[in-house]
Amino acid sequence: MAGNAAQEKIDVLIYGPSKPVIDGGFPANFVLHKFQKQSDLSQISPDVAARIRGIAVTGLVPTDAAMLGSFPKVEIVSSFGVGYDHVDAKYAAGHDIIVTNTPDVLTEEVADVALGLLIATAREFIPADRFVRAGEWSKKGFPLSPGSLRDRKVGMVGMGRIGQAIARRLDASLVPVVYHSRNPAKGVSYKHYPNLAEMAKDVDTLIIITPGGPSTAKIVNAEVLKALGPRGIVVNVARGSVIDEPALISALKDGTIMAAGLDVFANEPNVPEELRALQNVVLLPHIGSASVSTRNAMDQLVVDNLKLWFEGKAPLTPIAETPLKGR
Ligand code: NAP
Ligand code: 8YV
Repeated sequence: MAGNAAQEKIDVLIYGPSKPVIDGGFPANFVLHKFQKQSDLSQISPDVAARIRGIAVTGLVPTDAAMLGSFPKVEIVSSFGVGYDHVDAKYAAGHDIIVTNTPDVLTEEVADVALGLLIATAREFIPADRFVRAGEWSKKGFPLSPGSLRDRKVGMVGMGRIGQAIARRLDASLVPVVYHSRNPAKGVSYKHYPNLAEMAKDVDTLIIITPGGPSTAKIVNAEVLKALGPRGIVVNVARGSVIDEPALISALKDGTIMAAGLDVFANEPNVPEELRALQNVVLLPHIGSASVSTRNAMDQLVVDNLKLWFEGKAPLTPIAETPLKGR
């Protein structure tokens, strides 16, 4: 059980990329043990492993049952990012381990990237930039873009915190919105489709913003892409696992859909050569939340959740699978 943070030493594993806000964020009674990669964890002595009571997961590093099981006294996993498909939440719930994530502080930042990616993809910003840099503009005009937001209807895949922030931006841009999720979202008036393929038939643009993990694995598949049709644009700011990536590559190559804007990939940071060779894609290196200010706010929330827990208080953002009991 958590005790008085001012008096006792609290051993915490800092697991994942090094972050100044996290590394420097704890009071002196916290003893930090820093390991960046899964393969480094074997260097932790059994003595230290037995003392670890908290884990800060600072990036998308696998935090599975075997990893969690090697820390018998762990009480809390404070994970960076709103998505936590890299953490075995079911194991944590079954072993009285609280898991926290970093929602809300990144919502608007990620929504900005989604809309920017849609516009860059439809209006061909990347080839246009290359055209100017290559000195081509003085010789001829840049070709008109076949894509436009003006005649589009967007089907959101996911209508949670970030989905709603994206939809607000589309409202302001006068682009009609509908959405697919398992349940209708509370307080949302856009048309809800319980079936994703049915929605894809009625729209020409998908913006994907669901969690990753087994329940969404490859739900955007060949059937959905075919239903979207030859004017189709797919924007993915969720997780690469949500799209059947080989099916997407085929659809982009043979004109089943028009284009894609992707911030996330099935096997990051490896992006298939076939995808990198295509001209009708915009590819970003998972930068949805990656501004200095937003990343600092996420890091601070990782620290605050751990500190509050060991002060005997309620952490700010526990995940649904590990609700707080008695704080
Ligand atoms: P959220 O508020 O929990 O919203 C998730 C939405 O996805 C809800 O509408 C939910 O509705 C829907 N959903 C969940 N499981 C589904 C399923 N199996 N099929 C269809 N819809 C499903 O989460 P959020 O804060 O908006 O974040 C969403 C995700 O964005 C994160 O989990 C993360 O993977 C991703 N993300 C990416 C970046 C980036 O840098 N690219 C940054 C932040 C977040 P139902 O539960 O009713 O289905
Ligand atoms: C992070 C994200 O970049 O919050 C999420 O779910 O995908 C991003 O904000 C990711 O967690 C990388 O560590």
